[in-house]
Amino acid sequence: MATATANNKDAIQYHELHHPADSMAAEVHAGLGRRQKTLPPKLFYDKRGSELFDAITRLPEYYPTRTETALLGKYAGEMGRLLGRQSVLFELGSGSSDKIRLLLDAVRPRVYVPMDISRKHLIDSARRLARDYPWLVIHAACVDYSRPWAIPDFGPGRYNAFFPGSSIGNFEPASALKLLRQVRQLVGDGGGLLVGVDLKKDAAILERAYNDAQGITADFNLNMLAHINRRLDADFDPGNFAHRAIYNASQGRIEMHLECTCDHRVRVDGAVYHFASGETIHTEYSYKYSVGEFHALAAQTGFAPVRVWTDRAGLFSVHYLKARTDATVS
Ligand code: AVI
Repeated sequence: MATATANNKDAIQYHELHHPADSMAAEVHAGLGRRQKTLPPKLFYDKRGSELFDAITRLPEYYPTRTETALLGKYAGEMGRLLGRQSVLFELGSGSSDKIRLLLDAVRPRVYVPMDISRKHLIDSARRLARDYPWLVIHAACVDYSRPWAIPDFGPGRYNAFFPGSSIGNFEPASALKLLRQVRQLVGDGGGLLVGVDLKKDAAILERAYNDAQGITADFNLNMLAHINRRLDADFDPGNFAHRAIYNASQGRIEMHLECTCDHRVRVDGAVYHFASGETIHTEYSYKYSVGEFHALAAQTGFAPVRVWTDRAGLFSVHYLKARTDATVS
């Protein structure tokens, strides 16, 4: 861990650990230069994208948020006992910092570190949390957690991480391993991880969750193009694309794409890309894991499964994993 510049944004400490302009153009060019054009899912999350995602979490078809929230509410006491009090508690992809509210009284962390890529959303949410929990010490870190990070050192004591929402499912298995190893390093020996993981289930339930009747998920997907236009001098016309989401059962993942509806060219940051009608830009995977599959993944990252909570319908799981001290973590 490294030292970083912290600014006091009223009641919270703020750490700027993300340098978006450096990486965004390079990642967009790399993705659009592939045969299967691809854009990374983190580009969903500008201010509007974060708001649209919050709207998704309230949709009747999108069961993960309400199911996970119910599990956190029901088992907060037990989760708190496992995590222990007075830890430094990191939250990866904290977004609105809503779910942590369910755990704060049970966990009573020494420091809470929300980590998110969407700066304004992160700061606004951290400020709201500081107002509602005056005893809580908050160090908000604007960071792209899909890349190697350097988080400030908060001194000796126990470190835990909270990674809700099944965001781990948005990483391909090799990248998920890398990320979990990074979390293992972050929490150190004796640390723990509470992670939400969406379970495998009937394809119809999954496809409904990613193709909602109000079209909010479609707006969320298409907003990525507007985000790129604003940030990179690009001229995507979102009207030339349509939202697609299908479940690939053999890979155990939802695949989300933007399908081009006509032949056209798009200028992006000095380069021109040709889009053929019917061609797609892949924007997101959302992997689903059985409990056993997730344990097998976690076992390769220096974590040992301790406890898993699931709902009666078997829609969603929350795992508590403890850092294995015998593990060599690379
Ligand atoms: C953030 N992530 C876990 C969501 C998911 O379900 O994979 C993102 C999302 N994409 C479409 N709807 C929700």
